[in-house]
Amino acid sequence: MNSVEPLDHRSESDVTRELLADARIGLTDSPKWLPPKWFYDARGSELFERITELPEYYQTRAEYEILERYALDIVERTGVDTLVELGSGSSYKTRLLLDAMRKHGAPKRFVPSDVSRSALRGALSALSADYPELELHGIVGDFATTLAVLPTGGERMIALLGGTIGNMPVEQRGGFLGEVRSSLVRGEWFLLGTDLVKDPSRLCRAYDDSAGVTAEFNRNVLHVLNRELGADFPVEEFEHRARYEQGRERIVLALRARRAMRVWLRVPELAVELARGEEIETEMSAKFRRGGVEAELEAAGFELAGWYTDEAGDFAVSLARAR
Ligand code: AVJ
Repeated sequence: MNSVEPLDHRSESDVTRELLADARIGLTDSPKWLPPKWFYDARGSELFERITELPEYYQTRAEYEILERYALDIVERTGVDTLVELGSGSSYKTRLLLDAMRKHGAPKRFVPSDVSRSALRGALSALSADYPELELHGIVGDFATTLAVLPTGGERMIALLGGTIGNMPVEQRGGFLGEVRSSLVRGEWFLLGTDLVKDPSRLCRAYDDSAGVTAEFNRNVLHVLNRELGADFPVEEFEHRARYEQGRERIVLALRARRAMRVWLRVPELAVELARGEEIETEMSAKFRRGGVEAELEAAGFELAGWYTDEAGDFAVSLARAR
């Protein structure tokens, strides 16, 4: 039986408590920062879908091109019948893998997981109509929550597409990849999408589009704090910033205060002072090279079994096997 209603192991108060803890830590740090997963309420997820269609944002199209070309190869080589997707969003690209599984044999199970309940519900209802034979288990939650409740059995592959791993601080990536590895058994599979190092001006344009969609997406995290924590951020008084750090090979998104201000968060009672021009860092997006990806996968107990790129060499999908 298919259900379009995803499992949510967390209560609303768990989520508020976690957001609160993150806001307290990040907004009292120097520089100030907020974790990117809080972008994705219903509006944030919709804005992200619009980003994927922007002319400047090549990543989604590049990854789609890769999966169009190599999904069948990936499915034939792995023989997977169960696909788990972390941060699944609309699951639009993932259909290419499901279609390949259909051609190869039949996909048995798809387990999409996302922090956005609304994005997940939308994906589940579309998928259940188009893949009636598929067992669907939606999980509302972040990566750690999802890995802790992963269904067992079958030939499983965990997918983390879209370059989302780049949003994790570099010092957390090893631990995260280790968790992915330990939630699999030897011989099972991990499919990882990574954006690649390229001309900084192209990277900056991808994160500062001319239509201003990324700016709205970035500012959306303040709407989330205002609504969920009773904060009073004057959202329009923050300027969207995107810069490339050459040395660390990563994009940094920030919100810059146009004037000095004091912001109140009602829950918990916390006053945050911002100087004019001060920034809140809202997202890192690391860019990768083949050697680095391979080394990180190896260190976590995986063996790189395939490296697929688009024609232009902008993006890579790595196929890794648990050793
Ligand atoms: C696709 C979620 C990894 O880092 O490119 C897009 C999100 N942020 N524009 C990325 C994002 C700003 C994004 N991820």
